[in-house]
Amino acid sequence: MSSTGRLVIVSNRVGDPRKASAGGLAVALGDALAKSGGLWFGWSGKVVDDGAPGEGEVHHQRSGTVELVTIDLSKADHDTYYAGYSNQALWPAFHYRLDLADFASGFFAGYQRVNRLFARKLAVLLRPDDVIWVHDYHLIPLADELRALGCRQRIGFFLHIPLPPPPILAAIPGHKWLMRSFFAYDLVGLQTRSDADHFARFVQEEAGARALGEGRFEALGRQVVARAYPIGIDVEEFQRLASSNDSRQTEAMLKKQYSHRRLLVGIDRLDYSKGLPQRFRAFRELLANYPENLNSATLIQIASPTRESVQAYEELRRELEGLAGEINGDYGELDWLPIRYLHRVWARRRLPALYRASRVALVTPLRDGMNLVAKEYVAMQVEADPGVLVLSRFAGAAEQMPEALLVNPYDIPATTQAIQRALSMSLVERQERHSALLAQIREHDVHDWSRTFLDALSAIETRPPEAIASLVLQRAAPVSDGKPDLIT
Ligand code: ADQ
Repeated sequence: MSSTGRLVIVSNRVGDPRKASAGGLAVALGDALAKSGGLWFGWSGKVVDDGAPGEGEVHHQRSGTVELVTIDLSKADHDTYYAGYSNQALWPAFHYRLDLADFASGFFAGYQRVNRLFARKLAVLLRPDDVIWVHDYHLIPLADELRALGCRQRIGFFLHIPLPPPPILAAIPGHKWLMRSFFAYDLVGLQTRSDADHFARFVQEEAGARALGEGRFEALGRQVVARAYPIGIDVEEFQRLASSNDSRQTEAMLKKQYSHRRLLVGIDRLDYSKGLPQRFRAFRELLANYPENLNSATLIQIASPTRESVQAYEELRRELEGLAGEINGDYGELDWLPIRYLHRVWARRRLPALYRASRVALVTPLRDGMNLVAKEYVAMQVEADPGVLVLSRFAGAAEQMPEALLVNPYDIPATTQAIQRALSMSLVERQERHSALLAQIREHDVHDWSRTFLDALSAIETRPPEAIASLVLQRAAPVSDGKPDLIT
């Protein structure tokens, strides 16, 4: 980072980058924070049953040179901001599932209240030359709230999930708050070029923004730059994990246990965006249409529990259990079950073993911001005998990974054919595809991603204070009737 200022990361959850369980993202952000003696701010994960809405105790902790500041949430705030607006309105809408979105006004008021709470507690900790990087859909309005408190620092935002095209965004009731929120940032990072294209169309069509070139837009008296910064993985972290004793033992155990079988693997959070029922159906067709896979092809599907209080997730769990039971009942033998479905988190340190033991990975989301499992699987393959990635064209990763077998997960027969092709692909073709994919993953790893984003943020000209003031003036009164339509 060229700026001398301290880096401040804000995200819904705060990861301790020095913990062994920390994932690649926490480690990469931790590295960037450590370089500037930075601060990481977010929710503590604690819900206070009788806490007052819009209030929360703040905790300070150190992790090396990095300060971790977290805040508790009252139950009312958690249920409206987190479980409510973030995960029952924005998450489905941004994954093109307006049918599942609940735009209850109480949810929006809670979302706004918690963003305001975060801004209030953070603003007093900020220094004038800090550079602030806000993460993900939980905190889209945070910069606007900080600006309203007079914060003039550079503020960047990265959206980890997809940004849908304008007709979907425009269906979000009172969506104009979104526009104002984006224009309070200096830099908005998106996962893919098509997400960046959706952003460009949305701000031009809905706010009459002027495109100034190279991703810069002007509207509401401000300018914002919006570009694609596709996230990567920490390849070295995975190589280290793969060489641990635990990982080697798990890999040897899997290879021995499945020596007469061909393993396929799926690793996901149990989320409706991940296309799991469609994947199970395609696998069932594989057994029905290509009998050589009977008593052989075995799909290990790890689906970790997530957002269990939300009804759509509970329904999905039941659907998957039913499908796995049917497929195992119809095709299984005394000594072979076609689907091993595990409803739990698989320890990160054991992921490499599962990736390496599997001939094929099924990464077939209906919609996904990036999907890091696709990249982790490729990074963990042995170059002499690599496995094949079957990847949904609707995962952000598909833009960077054209050498995978790309599928439309809604087209079950075509997905089945792609799986069969993956299982029977020649060694030469597997190696060619794998080396092209691996080169890309190595070059654009998570460290490259955070460096590139932060360099771009530091290089952006700071706004003249009048421009910020004018944005603040355009803020409407707080939501009073529960309707989040704030500007026009
Ligand atoms: P997620 O939707 O959680 O993340 P993904 O990128 O697939 O999706 O996974 C993130 C991490 O979680 C990976 O390191 C993966 O190995 C791990 N993981 C997933 N399921 C697991 C399981 N069952 N057990 C153990 N580990 C598991 C969001 C967006 C994505 C985007 C990421 C990063 O939804 O589109 O790629 O952020 O920006």
